[in-house]
Amino acid sequence: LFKYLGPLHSSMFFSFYTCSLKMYLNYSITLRFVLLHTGCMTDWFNRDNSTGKGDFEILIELRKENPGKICNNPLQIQVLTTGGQPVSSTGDFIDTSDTEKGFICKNSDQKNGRCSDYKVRFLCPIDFCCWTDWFDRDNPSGKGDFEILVKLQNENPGKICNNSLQIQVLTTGWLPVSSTGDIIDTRHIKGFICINSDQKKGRCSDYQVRFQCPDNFCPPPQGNCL
Ligand SMILES: [Ca+2]
Ligand SMILES: [Ca+2]
Repeated sequence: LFKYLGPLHSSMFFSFYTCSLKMYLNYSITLRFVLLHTGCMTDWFNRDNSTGKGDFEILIELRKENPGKICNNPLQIQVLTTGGQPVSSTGDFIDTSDTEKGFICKNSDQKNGRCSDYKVRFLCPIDFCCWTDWFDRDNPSGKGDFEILVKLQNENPGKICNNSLQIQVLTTGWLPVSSTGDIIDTRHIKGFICINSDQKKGRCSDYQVRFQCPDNFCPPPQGNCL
């Protein structure tokens, strides 16, 4: 081939080949990265504590107790203590932590005889879930900003699932809640509430919310999927 191409064309061929190979490798790495990192996280689950034989956050039980909220084929499991610390910080010996069984920490495996309490969540494939549109039904001119799920559902029939996986909240200017310094009423988990009288400045920012729904709610490609 190179004899046929001659020295100049051989070097052009090599540079074309090397370039194509680089592009292919970059593409493969990028594709792999995208495939590994797209998808959506479930909510955090904490079904057990370590008062019995250990902390058993078993996938089959979590699915039974939270129907439709965990995909059949999770891509990753994430585990933290209920206080938000990584597993490595506790020094516990972990029996199981995978996407088939879930998470098991046995008290009998620990030097001090007791596991920490852990919570788990799962990365699900991209087709498992999608996000609704953003909703902003209220502003803080009255008692506060009340983005309550049941009211949003009544006002936007068919647009928000009944079994949302999680809620996302931003200001109407697209800033995170943490940036405003507002104290949020976390007792009300079915939606979002910020009460003006809870704030030092006497008034909440204006927030918008959206919800992550399981796949049976959001038919592709119309769904606003990640
Ligand atoms: Ca637990
Ligand atoms: Ca609002």
